[in-house]
Amino acid sequence: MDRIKVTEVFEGISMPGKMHTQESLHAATNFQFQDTDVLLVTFPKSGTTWMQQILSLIFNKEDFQKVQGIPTWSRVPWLEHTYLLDCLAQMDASKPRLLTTHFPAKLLIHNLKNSKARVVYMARNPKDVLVSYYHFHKLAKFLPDVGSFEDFFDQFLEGKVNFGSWFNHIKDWLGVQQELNFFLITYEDLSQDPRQAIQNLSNFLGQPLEPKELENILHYCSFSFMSKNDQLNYSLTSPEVFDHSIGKFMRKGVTGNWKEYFSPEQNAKFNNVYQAEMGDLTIKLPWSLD
Ligand code: PPS
Repeated sequence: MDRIKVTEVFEGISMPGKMHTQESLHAATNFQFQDTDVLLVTFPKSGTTWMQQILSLIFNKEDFQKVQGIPTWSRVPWLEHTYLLDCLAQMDASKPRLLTTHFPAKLLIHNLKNSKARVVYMARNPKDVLVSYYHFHKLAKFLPDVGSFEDFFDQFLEGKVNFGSWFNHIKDWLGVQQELNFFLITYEDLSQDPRQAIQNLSNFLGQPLEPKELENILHYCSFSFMSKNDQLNYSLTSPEVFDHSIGKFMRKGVTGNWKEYFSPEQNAKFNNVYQAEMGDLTIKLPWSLD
């Protein structure tokens, strides 16, 4: 099956075409946030779908059935996608709007800082992001032909992949956190202690959870539940978009999978770049590079 060879370049960032157009990208930068909005921000492959599920469960804790039949991309749509307006029109107007973006901070900060919208930044060990992204390129027909793992490894480190540099993405968002109503959560926090991570998140969202509600959310956001559910695992997406014969969107769902892919030389190179890019960061991130 052919690849969808359309890429949109916007403000120096490459993104898959069709789902993004110059019009939808401009509209996203002009989006008027409401104080009740919740914006999930991720670099691709950082656990976006996982967090979309968790956010929609938290905000529908009294009746999960309401969202069961709706795919995560429609419950928590991307600001920059062409179908945003359709999704907004179908949202329950009595609830906060849940939104997603892969955009860098510079494209949204202007409008975001004028609101009290809550920003949830979900980060993941970039070594695992790289491996997950590599596999996703094989599956997703809207991404460029991936070539070898070695080639992709270098492109990722140089920021020459869709949505640009992982390093710039996280540094720029962490750099503006004081100006925003901001919460940092990581894939590693959620993997290691999901109970505590979800409790902290729901407190930030002003949505404290009863013990039973928390238990339900833990069940419905587990990898075993999500990977079997068609509204959550992208298995219903058309074969022109995802080549399901090549692999699954819900691939492994673990931390540290990079160890099965990085050569010792690649690991040393990655660590050098990481140190150069992230060495000055004072905030402690919970992943291990060893
Ligand atoms: S995307 O395309 O940017 O929206 O992808 P994203 O959802 O950010 O990332 C996909 C990876 O997240 C894993 N995933 C999960 N891990 C643990 N638990 C749950 N519930 C879960 N849901 C999704 C998914 O398997 C991808 O990671 P890899 O490492 O490829 O398995």
